[in-house]
Amino acid sequence: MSPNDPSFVLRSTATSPFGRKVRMAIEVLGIGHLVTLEPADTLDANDTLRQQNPLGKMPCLLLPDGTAIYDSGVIIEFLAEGAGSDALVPREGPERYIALTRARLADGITEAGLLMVYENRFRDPGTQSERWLDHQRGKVNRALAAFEANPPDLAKTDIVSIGLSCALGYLDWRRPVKWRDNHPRLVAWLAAFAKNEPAFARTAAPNA
Ligand SMILES: N[C@@H](CCC(=O)N[C@@H](CS)C(=O)NCC(=O)O)C(=O)O
Repeated sequence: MSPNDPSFVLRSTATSPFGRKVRMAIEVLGIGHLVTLEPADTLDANDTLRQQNPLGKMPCLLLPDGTAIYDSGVIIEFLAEGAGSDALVPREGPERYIALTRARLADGITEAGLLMVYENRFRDPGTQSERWLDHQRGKVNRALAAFEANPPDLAKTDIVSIGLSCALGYLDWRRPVKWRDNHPRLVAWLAAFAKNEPAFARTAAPNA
């Protein structure tokens, strides 16, 4: 992307963990000047988000001609390709698919955590399903165990470390699952990652 390139609109709140992935990628790619953040309200039927992404989910990137690109992983690949960078996602070969798979595993932690938060937010008090919450908690715990056994490479910021740091940041913020006591390697990994990568602190949810 050259300085003459058009600018993009990112529909996302500053608190969305999936939006945070994209905001981190934008910082790491150094293309913040090309992207304007426009908050979205996923609960508002009149918000244009539902026309831009029929799923009504954020983040959603709008190109200058109105074309919408989602979800977070697709947006990151789109922006990285435009910036001519293969630092975030390997361009080809098994490394590419291993990275994408691990990134999806990290996203799965966020997804399951989000569903647990929504279970409490959307259901009337006392009607939450413990069985459903346990089902989601199992996903989070198994994925955390996999990363505890094999944390991402601290030498680089890529789609895996971005996804995992946002997932752990979300667990710390909304606390659907307690993870710090029983994942010492991940605790150390997140602290080191946060030290190495300033975009992590800069994209934290306000008041997190
Ligand atoms: N797979 C999607 C997930 C996006 C997602 O679930 N976003 C949440 C906010 S963090 C959302 O829009 N939730 C509203 C809804 O599900 O209606 C991605 O990676 O972008």
